[in-house]
Amino acid sequence: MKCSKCGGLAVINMRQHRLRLCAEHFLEWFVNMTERTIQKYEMFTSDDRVLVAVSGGKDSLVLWDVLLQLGYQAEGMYIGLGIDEGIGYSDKSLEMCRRFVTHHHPSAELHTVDVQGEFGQSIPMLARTSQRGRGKPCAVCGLVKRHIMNRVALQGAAGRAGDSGFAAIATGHNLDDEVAVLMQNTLHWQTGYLARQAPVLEERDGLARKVKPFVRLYERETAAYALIRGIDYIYDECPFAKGSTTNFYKELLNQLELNSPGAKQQFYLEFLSARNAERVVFAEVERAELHPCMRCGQPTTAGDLCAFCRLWE
Ligand code: Q46
Ligand code: ZN
Ligand code: ZN
Repeated sequence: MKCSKCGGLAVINMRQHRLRLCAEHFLEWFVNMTERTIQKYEMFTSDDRVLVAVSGGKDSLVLWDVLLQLGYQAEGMYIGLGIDEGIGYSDKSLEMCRRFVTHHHPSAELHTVDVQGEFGQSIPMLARTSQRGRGKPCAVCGLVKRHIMNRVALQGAAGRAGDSGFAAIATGHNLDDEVAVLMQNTLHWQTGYLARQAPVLEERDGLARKVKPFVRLYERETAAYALIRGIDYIYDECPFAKGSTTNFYKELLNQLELNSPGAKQQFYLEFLSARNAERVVFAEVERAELHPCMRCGQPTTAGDLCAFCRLWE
């Protein structure tokens, strides 16, 4: 298999782009593709500080690497969830983030918040004591992560005088993640979610701007990038992700892709362009008014206290 650019030995065949590339040209293509996505959707500029949500997994570490290579002011944000489940999941994932900094970008800033250290309970403990999610920690976990990321994005890193926060939160969601959610939302005809599924979510009423620079890249491409660049990451998924519906849809979509290369990309990009050109219009569900929580000041639609603050009641 020969590289489409230089005729050298190709290491990856991207059938949806009819492109085979050698290691060097693949890295170049991958970085350019990310930059084009950032510019196309006007995600941020080099004057902006960007907070990259890092989990120790490949997508978020690769994203951080690419943003730093492109010269963006990208700082990492790791949230220690306190998940062990016999495999030391959280400890290992923090270790991967630290190793990434040491080996690849020694001057990069990694901010960390440890949930148990700061609030007294880990995510699994909190899931047991609260009513949310019926014993499965994902609902509580999502809520806590969103709250902490939003706080740091808007107020800056704790204890740092003069830190005025970040222009955006960047996450490593790739095309496989987005298309799995799209399929789920389409099958359940969740028009409110479809109206809002986008590479950029604008800031509103105390909710930080969110961007996804990898929406045009397949998961196998982020994995290939990590391998070629020698970025080590945690291979285990969070133990609570097993059997999730998103994983089920990803498998279905991969089967579709096998028979029809480019199907995933086409489904997602056609959806975005149809919606942007208003060829399809999804009525946005009336969004409830947001007001600041009495305790933490973050936006909420609920009563005096936001859902995060009520967790600890
Ligand atoms: S929500 Fe659930 Fe994830 Fe939290 S408990 Fe693990 S699987 S990490 S994306
Ligand atoms: Zn080449
Ligand atoms: Zn609150």
